[in-house]
Amino acid sequence: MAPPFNSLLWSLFVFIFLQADAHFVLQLPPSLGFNDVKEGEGPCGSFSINNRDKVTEWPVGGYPISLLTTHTKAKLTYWTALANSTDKLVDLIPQMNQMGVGDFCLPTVPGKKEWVGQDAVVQIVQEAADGSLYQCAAVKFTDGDAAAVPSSCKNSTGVQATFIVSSGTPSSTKAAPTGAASRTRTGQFGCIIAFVLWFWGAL
Ligand SMILES: [Cu+2]
Repeated sequence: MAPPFNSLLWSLFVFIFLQADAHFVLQLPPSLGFNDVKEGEGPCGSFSINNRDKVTEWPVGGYPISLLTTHTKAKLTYWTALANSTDKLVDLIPQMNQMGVGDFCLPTVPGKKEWVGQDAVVQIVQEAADGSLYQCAAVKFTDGDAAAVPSSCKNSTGVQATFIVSSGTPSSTKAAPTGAASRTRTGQFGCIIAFVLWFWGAL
């Protein structure tokens, strides 16, 4: 008389392993696309940075950025570039160190005032134990107050982040990461385990 709970746990375990490396997911703004296996391919996790199928209007007052992360520790970079020169990425907000597994929400990230009315792209890079991972969103910066923050944009217990204060003057432009990032398989196991623990509420 095997308790059904055991088989449920087992299926869950198998399911999570099949998900393999669910590194991080961009929940908001809508991502240009998510492919678990190819998330390490810059600049947009194997999706075209020029895709304009889903464009998010981003007020200067702010728009939420919501991530689901399965890494216990990561560095996050939030870039933006004009759609007609995607190789010239600039900081949307300063880089940050992020800790903890689960939902990570920045409720009101200001839009770029200088680029109001122009087509742009937001790129989020997560550097974690298993390399650099990329997600992008097509956006258009607009005038106006902050967009409403949905209840789905929240922070899981234990999730926290601090801005990385750079020394010296910040450079205005940086080259876009191109080509497939060489991603090592090391550390991947840790990220799966972290996800399993998070799923079970152990973290
Ligand atoms: Cu990972």
